[in-house]
Amino acid sequence: MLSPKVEKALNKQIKIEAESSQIYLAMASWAEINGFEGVAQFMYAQTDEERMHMLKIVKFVNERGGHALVSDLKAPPTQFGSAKEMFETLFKHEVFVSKSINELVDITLAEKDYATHNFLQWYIAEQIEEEATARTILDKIELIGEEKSGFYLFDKDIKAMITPLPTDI
Ligand code: OFO
Repeated sequence: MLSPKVEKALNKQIKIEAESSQIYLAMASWAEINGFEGVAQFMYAQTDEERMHMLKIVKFVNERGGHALVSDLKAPPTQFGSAKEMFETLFKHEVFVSKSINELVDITLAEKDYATHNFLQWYIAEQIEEEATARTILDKIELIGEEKSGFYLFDKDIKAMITPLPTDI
């Protein structure tokens, strides 16, 4: 059984994951209309992944006797000055999500909820991976600079960084 504090914190995280999904959907759409086909594919995959992160928590909360809530979401940014600016926004967002997961872990420890603590280890590993991917992409963009042909290749390369979604949520 979840304590009210843990349930509230998990519901907050459900909202954050749903907002992440919206943010990446907005990025996918921006990339698509600006001719970044590979980046758009990457972002479409990311938006699905974030929805999977959200669903995983929804199912966990309900399984443990709580009530997973679907709430209203903050509107994502829809305009980005450049692909670089967009990936900087993505990186900052992932750092924010990692912080939120860490706070959630703190709450589970304070509440002595070791099952939820265990469940969250997957999210900690996932955040490490997502921050690393964002950092790698930003480094590549930095190297390319203003060079158009470099960006063309980058847009092709990024497709290789798309990870397939697991089927067992
Ligand atoms: Fe859900 O991992 Fe990114 O935000």
